[in-house]
Amino acid sequence: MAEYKGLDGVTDKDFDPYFGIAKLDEQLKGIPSKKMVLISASPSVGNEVFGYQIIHKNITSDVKVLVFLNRTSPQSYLTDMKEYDFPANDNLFIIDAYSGITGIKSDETDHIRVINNPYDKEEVKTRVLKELENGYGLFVIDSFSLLADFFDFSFADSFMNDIKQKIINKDSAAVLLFTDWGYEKQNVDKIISNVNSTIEIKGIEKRVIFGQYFAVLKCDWIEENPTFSSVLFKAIKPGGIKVYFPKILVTGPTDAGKSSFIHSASKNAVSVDKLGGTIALDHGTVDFQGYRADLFGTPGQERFDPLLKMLGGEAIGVFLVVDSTKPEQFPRAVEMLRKTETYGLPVVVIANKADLNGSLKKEDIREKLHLDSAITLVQTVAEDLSKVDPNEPIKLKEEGVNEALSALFKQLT
Ligand SMILES: Nc1nc2c(ncn2[C@@H]2O[C@H](COP(=O)(O)OP(=O)(O)OP(=O)(O)O)[C@@H](O)[C@H]2O)c(=O)[nH]1
Ligand SMILES: [Mg+2]
Repeated sequence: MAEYKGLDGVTDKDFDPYFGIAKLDEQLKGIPSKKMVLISASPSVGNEVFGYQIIHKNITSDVKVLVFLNRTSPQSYLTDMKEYDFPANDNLFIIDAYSGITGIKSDETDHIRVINNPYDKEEVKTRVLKELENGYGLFVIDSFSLLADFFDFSFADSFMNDIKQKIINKDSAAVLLFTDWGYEKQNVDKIISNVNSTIEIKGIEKRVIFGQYFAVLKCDWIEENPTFSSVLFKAIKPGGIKVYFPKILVTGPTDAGKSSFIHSASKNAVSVDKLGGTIALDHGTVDFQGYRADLFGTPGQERFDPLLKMLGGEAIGVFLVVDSTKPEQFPRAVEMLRKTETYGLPVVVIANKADLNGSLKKEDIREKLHLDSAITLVQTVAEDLSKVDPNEPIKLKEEGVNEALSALFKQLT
């Protein structure tokens, strides 16, 4: 797996283990050893994919991971992980505290340890603590709420303290997956007070769930509070947890390269075009550095201006695309931005066609567009690679498109 790089270029240098989840790694810089993280979900949303992704990130970075599993069988756990594109490898070890409950026989293997009687508190505790002696970089409990249900909160609490001691002695870290099924507040508060960090996962519910978000409730190893309060995400199969931006608008004058930009940035873009110009809209889904965004492109021709406001509705950010060789179109670009009624949203200006002779320098474009110094301007060559002469590879293409995505995504969370 490719090394995780956040938008800020955060890489796996400072800490092992990492979350492997955009935004969390950028802000919390992974999970330092000796720390315990609670991932607490409301019942309407699942937290298991967070577990899979954290595990996968670590086992593929050569961190040994132990999972205490009481939610399902190891076999279906591994199958489910794989469906999210998180296959197991030799660094993954499981303590099976599930099969014994169902009566299904489970054989010990090098990577699966079986608890014969999961109803026996002492056996559970002793086996886990003994196993942790072997030294794991990360210990995951899936699920901690089931454990509390199965026994009681006072056992869960004392077990948690034992685990804490053990991971401190062994320089490892722990992640506890927890679903709050409406437990007494004091029980939940106690668990939260015992961990170093709590990440909350919730749904946006209006009869149906139409969004899911996560938020950092607390974290004792970063000095400042994270700059985000909550982050929308999607759990994608395959792919896992992606920070999600439902609507980003791409606008700008005719022929500036809006459709080309959307096609360069996404894998599956569609355009409603006629004679080379967009007549309705473009749509493309972008997957970039753990982020997913839906881009919506407007037409550029004036006769379609009534569409601008409609397409701009509910957008959370804007790419304004201009042709770097056509300063005469810049007033039109500003006018279009106004017509989309997206005032106040983060904007990144894309100075496209930077490959052409006569393309203006960045400073000139800024000046001619009267750009506020706070607005990012990125030079791109957005043209579809299939149309480019293969003997003359255009270097700016990927770089520029990625720089633009990165600049806007940073402002959006
Ligand atoms: N040389 C060069 N050509 C480009 C670049 N980007 C786009 N083009 C070309 O410019 C033309 C217009 O690109 P589109 O992406 O269709 O422009 P648009 O902004 O969507 O146009 P409308 O939908 O009509 O407003 C096409 O022929 C593209 O191949 C670029 O970076 N460099
Ligand atoms: Mg177009």
